[in-house]
Amino acid sequence: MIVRTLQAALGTERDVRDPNGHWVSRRLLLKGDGMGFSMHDTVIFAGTETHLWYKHHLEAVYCVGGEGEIEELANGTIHPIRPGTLYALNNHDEHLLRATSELHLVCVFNPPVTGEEVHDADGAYPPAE
Ligand code: 9YT
Repeated sequence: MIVRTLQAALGTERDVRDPNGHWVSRRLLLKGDGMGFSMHDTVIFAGTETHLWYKHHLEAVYCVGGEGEIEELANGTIHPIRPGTLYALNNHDEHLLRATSELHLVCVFNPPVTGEEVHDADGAYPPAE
């Protein structure tokens, strides 16, 4: 059994900061934990807009705090995000994520991220090996 706390992840290699300063992601579960998915406690900073397009991963995101919106770039649809909202990128949907206030999200990736990935110019993480 794995039991972890957010507190224990802070300041370790599981505590990853976006080079562009839009978010911080604490990886509570990574590929190496063998669960088949990764689970992250992610904070998106207020006033940011982030372009994301996970071409090689599926991601589900559950909002537990803050307010923002997601825009689907395929059709321009904008969905509000507030506590209790889930979005799942089941079609590898290219999108913009905007945080009106500091957004607190629980993110799950399939396949799991290893912890080494950085977003490319399109907002994607590289494919799993
Ligand atoms: C919601 C989202 O995808 N934010 C970017 C960071 C990502 N959640 C991660 O690597 O934890």
